[in-house]
Amino acid sequence: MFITFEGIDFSGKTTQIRLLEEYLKSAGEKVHIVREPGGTAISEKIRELLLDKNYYEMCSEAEIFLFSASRAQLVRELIKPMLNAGYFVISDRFHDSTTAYQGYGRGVDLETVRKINELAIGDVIPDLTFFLDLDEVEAQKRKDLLPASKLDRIESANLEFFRKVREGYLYLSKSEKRFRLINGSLSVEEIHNEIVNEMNVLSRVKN
Ligand code: Z5A
Repeated sequence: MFITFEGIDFSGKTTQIRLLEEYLKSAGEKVHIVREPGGTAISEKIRELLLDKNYYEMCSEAEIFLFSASRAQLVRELIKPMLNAGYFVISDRFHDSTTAYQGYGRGVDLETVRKINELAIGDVIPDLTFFLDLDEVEAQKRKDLLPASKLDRIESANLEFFRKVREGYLYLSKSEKRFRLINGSLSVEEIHNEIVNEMNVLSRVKN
Protein backbone atom coordinates (compact mmCIF):
# COMPACT_ATOMS: atom_id res chain seq x y z
CA MET A 1 0.00 0.00 0.00
CA PHE A 2 1.07 3.52 -0.72
CA ILE A 3 0.06 6.00 2.00
CA THR A 4 0.70 9.73 1.94
CA PHE A 5 0.48 12.38 4.65
CA GLU A 6 -0.45 15.93 3.81
CA GLY A 7 -1.11 19.20 5.60
CA ILE A 8 0.40 22.63 6.09
CA ASP A 9 3.78 22.67 7.78
CA PHE A 10 3.81 21.90 11.52
CA SER A 11 0.51 20.02 11.24
CA GLY A 12 2.14 16.96 12.82
CA LYS A 13 2.76 14.70 9.80
CA THR A 14 6.23 13.55 10.76
CA THR A 15 5.11 12.71 14.32
CA GLN A 16 2.21 10.58 13.02
CA ILE A 17 4.29 8.85 10.35
CA ARG A 18 6.73 7.65 13.02
CA LEU A 19 3.86 6.26 15.12
CA LEU A 20 2.25 4.55 12.13
CA GLU A 21 5.61 3.06 11.14
CA GLU A 22 5.98 1.57 14.64
CA TYR A 23 2.41 0.27 14.56
CA LEU A 24 2.81 -1.42 11.17
CA LYS A 25 6.23 -2.87 12.00
CA SER A 26 4.92 -4.30 15.25
CA ALA A 27 2.22 -6.01 13.17
CA GLY A 28 5.01 -7.64 11.12
CA GLU A 29 4.70 -5.43 8.01
CA LYS A 30 7.60 -4.25 5.85
CA VAL A 31 7.56 -0.43 5.89
CA HIS A 32 9.56 2.17 4.04
CA ILE A 33 9.29 5.91 4.81
CA VAL A 34 10.16 8.66 2.35
CA ARG A 35 9.87 12.42 2.51
CA GLU A 36 9.22 15.01 -0.13
CA PRO A 37 11.09 16.76 -1.50
CA GLY A 38 13.93 14.26 -1.04
CA GLY A 39 14.42 10.55 -0.60
CA THR A 40 17.05 9.85 -3.30
CA ALA A 41 20.49 11.40 -3.86
CA ILE A 42 19.16 13.54 -6.74
CA SER A 43 15.96 14.49 -4.90
CA GLU A 44 17.89 15.51 -1.75
CA LYS A 45 20.08 17.83 -3.89
CA ILE A 46 16.93 19.40 -5.32
CA ARG A 47 15.52 19.74 -1.77
CA GLU A 48 18.55 21.79 -0.71
CA LEU A 49 17.93 24.20 -3.57
CA LEU A 50 14.19 24.44 -2.91
CA LEU A 51 14.41 25.21 0.80
CA ASP A 52 17.49 27.48 0.69
CA LYS A 53 16.74 30.98 2.02
CA ASN A 54 19.34 32.42 -0.35
CA TYR A 55 16.89 31.93 -3.22
CA TYR A 56 13.80 33.99 -2.40
CA GLU A 57 13.82 35.13 -6.04
CA MET A 58 12.79 31.61 -7.19
CA CYS A 59 9.74 31.99 -9.46
CA SER A 60 6.68 29.74 -9.04
CA GLU A 61 7.29 28.01 -12.38
CA ALA A 62 10.86 27.05 -11.44
CA GLU A 63 9.54 25.90 -8.05
CA ILE A 64 6.89 23.57 -9.43
CA PHE A 65 9.31 21.94 -11.87
CA LEU A 66 11.91 21.40 -9.14
CA PHE A 67 9.39 19.78 -6.75
CA SER A 68 8.12 17.63 -9.60
CA ALA A 69 11.62 16.65 -10.79
CA SER A 70 12.45 15.52 -7.27
CA ARG A 71 9.21 13.48 -7.17
CA ALA A 72 9.67 11.92 -10.63
CA GLN A 73 13.06 10.55 -9.53
CA LEU A 74 11.75 9.34 -6.16
CA VAL A 75 8.81 7.52 -7.75
CA ARG A 76 10.92 5.63 -10.29
CA GLU A 77 14.03 4.99 -8.21
CA LEU A 78 12.37 4.08 -4.95
CA ILE A 79 8.59 4.17 -4.46
CA LYS A 80 7.63 1.93 -7.36
CA PRO A 81 10.30 -0.74 -6.68
CA MET A 82 9.43 -0.78 -2.95
CA LEU A 83 5.71 -1.19 -3.67
CA ASN A 84 6.50 -4.00 -6.10
CA ALA A 85 8.58 -5.66 -3.37
CA GLY A 86 5.54 -5.69 -1.05
CA TYR A 87 6.41 -2.78 1.24
CA PHE A 88 4.04 -0.31 2.83
CA VAL A 89 5.46 2.94 1.49
CA ILE A 90 4.57 6.02 3.53
CA SER A 91 5.42 9.39 2.06
CA ASP A 92 5.65 12.63 4.05
CA ARG A 93 3.94 14.73 1.32
CA PHE A 94 3.40 13.81 -2.34
CA HIS A 95 1.74 15.36 -5.39
CA ASP A 96 -1.17 16.87 -3.38
CA SER A 97 1.41 19.20 -1.82
CA THR A 98 2.12 20.57 -5.29
CA THR A 99 -1.60 21.17 -5.90
CA ALA A 100 -1.99 22.88 -2.53
CA TYR A 101 1.26 24.89 -2.36
CA GLN A 102 2.06 25.71 -5.99
CA GLY A 103 -1.52 25.62 -7.30
CA TYR A 104 -3.58 27.21 -4.50
CA GLY A 105 -0.72 28.91 -2.62
CA ARG A 106 1.35 30.35 -5.46
CA GLY A 107 -1.47 30.56 -8.01
CA VAL A 108 -0.08 28.31 -10.77
CA ASP A 109 -2.94 27.38 -13.12
CA LEU A 110 -4.59 24.25 -11.64
CA GLU A 111 -4.94 22.42 -14.95
CA THR A 112 -1.21 22.93 -15.58
CA VAL A 113 -0.49 21.63 -12.07
CA ARG A 114 -2.61 18.55 -12.80
CA LYS A 115 -0.66 17.79 -15.99
CA ILE A 116 2.75 18.30 -14.36
CA ASN A 117 1.69 16.06 -11.44
CA GLU A 118 0.54 13.38 -13.87
CA LEU A 119 3.88 13.42 -15.68
CA ALA A 120 5.83 13.25 -12.41
CA ILE A 121 3.93 10.38 -10.76
CA GLY A 122 2.77 8.29 -13.72
CA ASP A 123 0.54 5.52 -12.39
CA VAL A 124 1.77 5.72 -8.79
CA ILE A 125 -1.30 7.11 -7.04
CA PRO A 126 -1.64 6.89 -3.25
CA ASP A 127 -4.13 4.34 -1.89
CA LEU A 128 -4.80 6.52 1.12
CA THR A 129 -3.97 10.12 2.01
CA PHE A 130 -4.16 11.38 5.58
CA PHE A 131 -4.73 15.14 5.63
CA LEU A 132 -3.92 16.58 9.05
CA ASP A 133 -5.97 19.72 9.03
CA LEU A 134 -4.62 22.54 11.18
CA ASP A 135 -5.49 26.15 10.57
CA GLU A 136 -2.65 28.50 9.74
CA VAL A 137 -2.92 30.41 13.02
CA GLU A 138 -2.53 27.23 15.11
CA ALA A 139 0.38 26.14 12.89
CA GLN A 140 2.00 29.53 13.41
CA LYS A 141 1.79 29.07 17.21
CA ARG A 142 3.81 25.84 16.87
CA LYS A 143 6.23 27.58 14.50
CA ASP A 144 6.72 30.45 16.97
CA LEU A 145 8.31 28.00 19.40
CA LEU A 146 11.30 27.86 17.02
CA PRO A 147 13.75 30.68 16.30
CA ALA A 148 12.92 32.33 12.92
CA SER A 149 16.44 31.44 11.73
CA LYS A 150 15.44 27.74 11.80
CA LEU A 151 12.62 28.23 9.27
CA ASP A 152 13.30 27.40 5.61
CA ARG A 153 12.41 29.43 2.49
CA ILE A 154 8.85 28.11 2.25
CA GLU A 155 8.11 27.99 6.00
CA SER A 156 8.98 31.70 6.12
CA ALA A 157 5.98 32.64 3.92
CA ASN A 158 3.15 34.72 5.43
CA LEU A 159 -0.13 33.55 7.00
CA GLU A 160 -2.15 34.44 3.89
CA PHE A 161 -0.06 31.98 1.84
CA PHE A 162 -0.78 29.16 4.30
CA ARG A 163 -4.46 30.09 4.41
CA LYS A 164 -4.64 29.54 0.63
CA VAL A 165 -2.66 26.29 0.89
CA ARG A 166 -5.11 24.99 3.50
CA GLU A 167 -8.02 26.00 1.29
CA GLY A 168 -6.44 23.83 -1.45
CA TYR A 169 -6.24 20.86 0.89
CA LEU A 170 -9.84 21.34 2.02
CA TYR A 171 -10.93 21.32 -1.61
CA LEU A 172 -8.92 18.14 -2.29
CA SER A 173 -10.37 16.45 0.77
CA LYS A 174 -13.86 16.96 -0.66
CA SER A 175 -13.00 15.88 -4.20
CA GLU A 176 -10.60 12.93 -3.68
CA LYS A 177 -12.04 9.70 -2.30
CA ARG A 178 -8.66 8.56 -0.96
CA PHE A 179 -8.46 11.61 1.37
CA ARG A 180 -9.12 11.25 5.10
CA LEU A 181 -9.38 14.57 6.89
CA ILE A 182 -8.21 14.42 10.49
CA ASN A 183 -8.41 17.33 12.92
CA GLY A 184 -4.75 18.23 13.44
CA SER A 185 -5.45 20.06 16.71
CA LEU A 186 -6.34 16.82 18.51
CA SER A 187 -3.70 15.23 20.73
CA VAL A 188 -0.94 13.11 19.18
CA GLU A 189 -2.58 9.95 20.63
CA GLU A 190 -6.08 10.81 19.40
CA ILE A 191 -4.80 11.42 15.87
CA HIS A 192 -2.81 8.18 15.90
CA ASN A 193 -5.91 6.24 17.00
CA GLU A 194 -7.95 7.72 14.15
CA ILE A 195 -5.25 6.77 11.66
CA VAL A 196 -5.06 3.20 12.96
CA ASN A 197 -8.86 2.90 12.79
CA GLU A 198 -8.84 4.04 9.16
CA MET A 199 -6.08 1.56 8.31
CA ASN A 200 -8.05 -1.27 9.91
CA VAL A 201 -11.24 -0.31 8.08
CA LEU A 202 -9.35 -0.24 4.77
CA SER A 203 -7.66 -3.59 5.31
CA ARG A 204 -11.04 -5.17 6.17
CA VAL A 205 -12.49 -3.74 2.94
CA LYS A 206 -9.51 -5.02 0.91
CA ASN A 207 -9.68 -8.54 2.35
N1 Z5A B 1 6.35 21.71 -0.62
C1 Z5A B 1 5.78 22.37 -1.70
O1 Z5A B 1 5.65 23.61 -1.70
N2 Z5A B 1 5.39 21.65 -2.79
C2 Z5A B 1 5.56 20.30 -2.87
O2 Z5A B 1 5.19 19.68 -3.88
C3 Z5A B 1 6.15 19.63 -1.74
C4 Z5A B 1 6.52 20.36 -0.63
C5 Z5A B 1 6.36 18.14 -1.76
C6 Z5A B 1 8.94 20.84 2.79
O3 Z5A B 1 9.19 21.07 4.10
C7 Z5A B 1 8.34 22.15 2.27
O4 Z5A B 1 8.11 22.05 0.88
C8 Z5A B 1 7.00 22.40 2.90
C9 Z5A B 1 5.99 22.28 1.77
C10 Z5A B 1 6.79 22.48 0.54
N3 Z5A B 1 7.04 23.73 3.38
N4 Z5A B 1 6.34 24.37 4.08
N5 Z5A B 1 5.98 25.23 4.64
P1 Z5A B 1 9.70 20.00 5.14
O5 Z5A B 1 9.80 18.65 4.54
O6 Z5A B 1 10.95 20.55 5.76
O7 Z5A B 1 8.62 20.13 6.30
P2 Z5A B 1 7.08 19.96 6.34
O8 Z5A B 1 6.65 18.88 5.44
O9 Z5A B 1 6.44 21.27 6.14
O10 Z5A B 1 6.82 19.41 7.79
P3 Z5A B 1 7.30 19.92 9.19
O11 Z5A B 1 7.48 21.39 9.27
O12 Z5A B 1 8.48 19.10 9.57
O13 Z5A B 1 6.06 19.60 10.09
P4 Z5A B 1 5.20 18.28 10.27
O14 Z5A B 1 6.00 17.08 9.86
O15 Z5A B 1 3.88 18.41 9.68
O16 Z5A B 1 4.99 18.24 11.84
P5 Z5A B 1 5.86 17.57 13.02
O17 Z5A B 1 7.34 17.74 12.78
O18 Z5A B 1 5.37 16.23 13.30
O19 Z5A B 1 5.37 18.50 14.22
C11 Z5A B 1 5.61 19.89 14.24
C12 Z5A B 1 5.62 20.40 15.70
O20 Z5A B 1 4.31 20.25 16.23
C13 Z5A B 1 6.56 19.62 16.62
O21 Z5A B 1 7.06 20.50 17.56
C14 Z5A B 1 5.62 18.59 17.28
O22 Z5A B 1 6.06 18.20 18.53
C15 Z5A B 1 4.33 19.39 17.37
N6 Z5A B 1 3.14 18.53 17.27
C16 Z5A B 1 2.94 17.47 16.45
N7 Z5A B 1 1.71 16.94 16.63
C17 Z5A B 1 1.09 17.70 17.57
C18 Z5A B 1 -0.20 17.68 18.17
N8 Z5A B 1 -1.13 16.78 17.82
N9 Z5A B 1 -0.49 18.62 19.09
C19 Z5A B 1 0.42 19.57 19.44
N10 Z5A B 1 1.68 19.65 18.92
C20 Z5A B 1 2.01 18.73 17.99
